[in-house]
Amino acid sequence: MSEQAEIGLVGLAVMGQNLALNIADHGYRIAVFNRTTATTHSFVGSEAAKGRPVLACETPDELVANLKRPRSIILMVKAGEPVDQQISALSPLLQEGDILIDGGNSHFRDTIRRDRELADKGLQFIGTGISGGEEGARNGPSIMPGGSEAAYDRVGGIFEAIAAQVDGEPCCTHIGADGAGHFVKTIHNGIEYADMQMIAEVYFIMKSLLGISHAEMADVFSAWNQGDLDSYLIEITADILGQTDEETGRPMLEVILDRAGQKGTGQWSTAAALELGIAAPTIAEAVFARNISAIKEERVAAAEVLKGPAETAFTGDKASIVDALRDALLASKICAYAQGFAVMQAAKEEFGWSTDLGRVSMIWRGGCIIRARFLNRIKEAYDRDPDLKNLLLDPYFKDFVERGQTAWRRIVAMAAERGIPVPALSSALSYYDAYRTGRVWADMIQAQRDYFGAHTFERVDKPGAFHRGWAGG
Ligand code: NBP
Repeated sequence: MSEQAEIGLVGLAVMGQNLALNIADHGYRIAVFNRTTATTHSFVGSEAAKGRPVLACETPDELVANLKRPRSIILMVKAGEPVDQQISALSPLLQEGDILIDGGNSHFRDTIRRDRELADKGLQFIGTGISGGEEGARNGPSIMPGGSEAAYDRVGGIFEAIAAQVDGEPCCTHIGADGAGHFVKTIHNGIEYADMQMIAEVYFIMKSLLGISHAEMADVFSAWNQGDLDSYLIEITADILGQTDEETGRPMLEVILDRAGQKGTGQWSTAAALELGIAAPTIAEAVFARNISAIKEERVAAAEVLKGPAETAFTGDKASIVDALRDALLASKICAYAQGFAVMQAAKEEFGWSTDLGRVSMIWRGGCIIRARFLNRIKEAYDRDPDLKNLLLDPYFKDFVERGQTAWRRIVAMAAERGIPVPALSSALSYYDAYRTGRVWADMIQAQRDYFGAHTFERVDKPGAFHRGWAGG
């Protein structure tokens, strides 16, 4: 038998292949298996894998036989049923203490279930978020592993070696028990949806209201990328705006259909917020914004029927609006992150996870889509107060939003007056205003519920549940 491998990997589609190469590049011998054997051989025989310590296995038995004990196997198969199928195929071949690692985009509740099922068999399970797509998998992803600390201690060294590195620190940390890693990855994706949507809305105002050219917009985003907004998404936005379609000679965005799809993790993050009872309206709006973009034909037909305000050409000072857009974007971004971190805080409490939210912000600084300078500020906020209830209460974020709010309100009001849809920017502002309003409208909601359903209400002046005979005394 050839030298045994440190780690195994199942599933050689785009993520599995790149992750295997990354692991091999760091000197770990890796045994790989794919359901379709031809893929295994074509990968191991490929130029990319040549000369690297990658061992092809044709069956689960062969894979298991080629691993050093205690064994560790990463599953990079399609999320859902395929993960359960692979666990069923592999677990009878494994021995107590061996570790199965699910690196796909699994739902955190599936991960909690699998963790329990495998624990009953004496096996350890790590459900881990891996962010950054193909490029991240190959050159350094952000890795969010859940599961027991003991299991993490065994494979954490490999994860930390292959993760993106920022300021000498790996973008990988143990997130917490069972489903914590996949939960945090889900919220990462929800924040990513919001981040993308807010940038898209700002671009849309620059284009449709201010009439700024694509080349000029590229310059604006490039300049923003030198300041507080410095991030991967702003950087690629500038790059996208600067590109031209070779076929037509038009700006690339002009030839791209305004219809966005989704794979589901944005939806999951919104559902998680709803289940935990935490307001995350900007993340939800970003998902709904994709939904409304998806009904292109219906929107085009509705545009013929439903009229907005009369269009008037913009005549003010464009430069001051561009500056206001920058402040509105950063203030809205702070609110979207505040929502995502509030959801993670609630999940920590609900599921008893040990998640260090400051560390989470640090491992998102590299290897993932929302990587940004801004994340250092979140870490500092949690350093100042590990029990921070909401990012908006941290002095840095509070000061920024207070200073930026005039510009932010101006943008949202201007968009409303002109009939320009800005669901994420405006929901973020409403979130800010609702969060900072000591007495809101819910007295009326309580009264209505008691009126039609005798649900009772609480009073401001004494404890207890009260009912009133509203109709007719
Ligand atoms: P896919 O999600 O497209 O899955 C394809 C892989 O799953 C192939 O290796 C396929 O084997 C295998 N597979 C299937 Br389908 N059913 C199987 C089964 N019942 N048993 C064993 N293997 C099965 O691959 P991917 O895009 O590389 O993504 C892998 C995971 O990583 C997914 O959970 C994905 O959501 C997640 N992820 C992907 C990205 C990305 O950018 N693509 C980013 C972050 C996370 P076959 O060759 O025999 O069909």
